[in-house]
Amino acid sequence: MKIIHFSDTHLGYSDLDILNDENINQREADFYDAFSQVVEQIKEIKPDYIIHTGDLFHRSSPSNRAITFALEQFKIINSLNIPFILIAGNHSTPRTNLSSPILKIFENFENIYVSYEQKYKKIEFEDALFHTLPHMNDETTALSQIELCEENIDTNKKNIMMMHCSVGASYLMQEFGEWVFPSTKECIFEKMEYVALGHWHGFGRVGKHENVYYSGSTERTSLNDKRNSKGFIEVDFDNTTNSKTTSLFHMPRNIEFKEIRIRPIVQKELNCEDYENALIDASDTTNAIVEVKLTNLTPLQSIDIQNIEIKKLFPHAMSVSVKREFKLSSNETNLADIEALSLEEFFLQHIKEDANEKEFERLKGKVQELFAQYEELSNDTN
Ligand SMILES: [Mn+2]
Repeated sequence: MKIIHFSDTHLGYSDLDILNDENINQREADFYDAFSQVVEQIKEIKPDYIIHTGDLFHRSSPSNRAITFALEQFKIINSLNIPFILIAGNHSTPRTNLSSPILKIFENFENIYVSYEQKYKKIEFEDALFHTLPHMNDETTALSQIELCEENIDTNKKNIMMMHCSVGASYLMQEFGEWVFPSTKECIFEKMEYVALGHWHGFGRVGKHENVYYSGSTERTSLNDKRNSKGFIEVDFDNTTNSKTTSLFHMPRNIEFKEIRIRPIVQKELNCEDYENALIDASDTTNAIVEVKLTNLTPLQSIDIQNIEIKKLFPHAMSVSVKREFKLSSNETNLADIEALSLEEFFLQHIKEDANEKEFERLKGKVQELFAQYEELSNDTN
């Protein structure tokens, strides 16, 4: 029996003000692309079950485009005649009882099984039993739901548990309404063939448990997530080992992380001590999100070196962001240099970096006007 486990697809997420050829936010499109890649691989692998452990959408009220994309993809998955089970995560659960859960829209697909009602739900097949614990806003009900799950274990079948939470405190995402699975209940994991987790965005096995895994997200929802490896899990159970006598002693399962292609983040450092002669290798930055750190900058250099100049070093990158790190110096003359420049000049330099010439000329007038007013005001109060 084979299961494909993926999670945290965050459809509808967008970031960086870059549009693609179809006028869709490029990062939003990247998330759709990641999802499509998983579906392509599902078609090839032809698993017995497909599971998704939450945060299908980035928001509980997704955009029309995100919903349309999901419906198209779900239609493809549904046509494969493979049961697809999914649970709600914190991002797809409304925070009040007034709005309707978005996952409800998939209930009409015959091969799609959704669990979003903030309570334990058992989804049963001939050879497998999926114990789903979707995101619950009220943590106090969680314990009784876990107990319900435990009572429903059927040793004649493969028991698969699905949750969207942090197991222990190490998998918290610093988000609203996160749920930490109670450590006193971790013993239940041993009774499961596999525990599929969502919420944490990196692939990994959880602590000492041999059968508890996060598949990770399929794309990065923050540029602080530097992992360049995203994908899904293929779990392969050996059919011959499922006997009643070994119900609490599970045989090994083969767990494989399958990578998909995502837009890479590439970090570069440019030492400004010898800026004129600094060489930078841009060969690995095609279509990448590039983060450049300028180090050992002097304040004057920082005014001289414009972001646009740095961006030109990576002509094939999707985006380039520049961070500036100043040289630590005991020499006070550097500080005096920067103070010699007026705030007005400094601000104008800053605008010049990002605006085109015409726009700069327009803003320049406004800025000068504002600074003149400001000076008048501060002269009055003095
Ligand atoms: Mn998530």
